[in-house]
Amino acid sequence: MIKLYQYEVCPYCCKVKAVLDYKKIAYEKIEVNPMTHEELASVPGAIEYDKVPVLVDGEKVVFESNDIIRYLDQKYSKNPIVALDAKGRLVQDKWIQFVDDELVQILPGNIYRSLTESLDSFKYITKVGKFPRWKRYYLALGGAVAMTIVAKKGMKKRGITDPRKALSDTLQKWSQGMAGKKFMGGDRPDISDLVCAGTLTAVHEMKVWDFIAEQKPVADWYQRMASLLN
Ligand SMILES: N[C@@H](CCC(=O)N[C@@H](CS)C(=O)NCC(=O)O)C(=O)O
Repeated sequence: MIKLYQYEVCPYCCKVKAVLDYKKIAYEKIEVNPMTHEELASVPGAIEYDKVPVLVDGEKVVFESNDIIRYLDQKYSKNPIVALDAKGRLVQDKWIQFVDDELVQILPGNIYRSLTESLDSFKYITKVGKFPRWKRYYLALGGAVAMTIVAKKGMKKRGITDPRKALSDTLQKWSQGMAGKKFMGGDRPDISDLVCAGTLTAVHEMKVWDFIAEQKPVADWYQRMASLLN
């Protein structure tokens, strides 16, 4: 069976999981210890690569979320997601890049917006991630303080003063791109729909979700996507 080495709350891993689920590919999740990466020791090249997600399919090891997704679509033909024509692929790539370069980048400023929200996010991250139970409290506290500062710096660098407004604007760009269609791909989701919905799933259990759920029509599109990922 396919093995996905991951962090439960990593947006890049969530993208890959969305594709595996949509294509109905059976897989085993292996939660990686973020401090030791010890689970990756037996996977050729993975310790040197030093990131998740890593996909292992028999003898094949694939790194980088977008490469993993394209590999999966090529190998597993059920529910195809990559356009067959070059022009279609160009459009899809534009939206994948939008998710990676814009959406993913403004999430930290939104999940670590204040110390209280950071603590809330870290409590969830340390609960679902592979952290020793006794260390969780201290890691959550330290992580929350550190990430609030890091996220603030990141937002400042991008000229963002209101992270929620930036998130709302980004989600609006996505819905404008859909231009009234059911999915970015049309009547069926394509690779960009899965990349975007998967990325958002990473924050589904956090406080920011209350805000995302109010952003129509993106919230309705997300519901349509979520119903296809069970
Ligand atoms: N470009 C990579 C980015 C992956 C990435 O940055 N993963 C983070 C987790 S979200 C990571 O593993 N960072 C190193 C670490 O946590 O040790 C991809 O798309 O797969």
